[in-house]
Amino acid sequence: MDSGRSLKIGITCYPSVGGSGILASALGEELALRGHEVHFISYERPFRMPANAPRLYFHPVVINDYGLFKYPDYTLPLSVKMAEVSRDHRLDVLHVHYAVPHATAAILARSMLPPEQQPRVVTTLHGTDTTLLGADPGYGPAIHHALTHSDAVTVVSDFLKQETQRVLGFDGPMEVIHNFFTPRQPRRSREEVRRELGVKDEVLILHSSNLRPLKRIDLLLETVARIRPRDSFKLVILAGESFAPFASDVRRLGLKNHIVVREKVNDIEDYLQAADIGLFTSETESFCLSILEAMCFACPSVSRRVGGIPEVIENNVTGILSASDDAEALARAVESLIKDSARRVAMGRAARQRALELFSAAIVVPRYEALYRRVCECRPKA
Ligand code: GMT
Repeated sequence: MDSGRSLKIGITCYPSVGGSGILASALGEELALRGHEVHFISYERPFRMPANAPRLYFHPVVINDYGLFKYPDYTLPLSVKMAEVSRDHRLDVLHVHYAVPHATAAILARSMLPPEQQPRVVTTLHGTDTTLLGADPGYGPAIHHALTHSDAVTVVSDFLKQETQRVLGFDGPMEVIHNFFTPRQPRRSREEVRRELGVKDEVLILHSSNLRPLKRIDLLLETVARIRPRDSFKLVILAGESFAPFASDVRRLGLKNHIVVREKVNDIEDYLQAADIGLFTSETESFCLSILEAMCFACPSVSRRVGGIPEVIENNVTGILSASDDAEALARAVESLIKDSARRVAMGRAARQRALELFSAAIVVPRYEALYRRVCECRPKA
């Protein structure tokens, strides 16, 4: 195929708040800006997908809840829609984010089509599709099958590559393509946002996540409860889900006046630019897009040294990695940044520089484009 021509790319992801969906939406947006035609296929319009952008289309998958079945099925209607969009729009590539059930549906969709209409399937593993579901005997073999039959597999960190080999026993080629983030222009000033949060001279600590057990919100709260002096900071939590289950812990730890929660925020950039330190306590993370989002706004993070996070944070240069999951150790690390504003600012600058040099769209998106072109060349369309 002509290596310069624009491609027709289908993207399937989880549309709701979550790292893989955010990454996939951003990738689609960037690809469309670069002249490719991008077709999102999912049960809802992806979160943060821009409306009315040129060359960007959305195809909803309709799920019928037949009384006949105890559980509604998504995989089959998704695969039928993938096959339909591939055929009608002559897709070159179907890029699926998060293996379950997207990769399986893509393999099925491809096999429903005659050879000349088959798209190449690219599967990107994001994290728990390997680390959690890959280890589940009810999912592992299906994920392995889908990876084996994908035209290319990418993973978002070296850590995830090793885990995919270890947990799933998958020994096929995998390309490591890290996350990227393109911040939008904040809508409000830093001062306005800090005023909204009731922050005066305090240091603003930021945590953003979907609050799942793996994010260890218990440890996050235990950590901030140990930071001294208490009036030196405020914590803003950008919660992808309801924070209500943690409200009693906040009261128990006497943190009511030190924590502000904002749920399902759209304009995260407003809050990122207002923050001074990120704090992340996850049990594991294949990459941790939230840390990168903070880095883009010169905000260094304190985190546990787990999963792929050491590929994102350079310890003591762009943030602090704590070797233990001890709340006391994490609190001391945060305190050290609260007390030393010069070090904090220097780390923030280094973090933003690292984000630009390694994890910007300009660096990462061309790697996906090159991969698409490679898989298209390997197996020319009939
Ligand atoms: O686990 C989450 O918080 C969401 C999950 C997802 O699939 O949406 O995030 C994963 O993908 C992100 C984008 O590649 C990574 O930055 C996250 O580290 C990863 N989460 C985990 O590995 C737990």
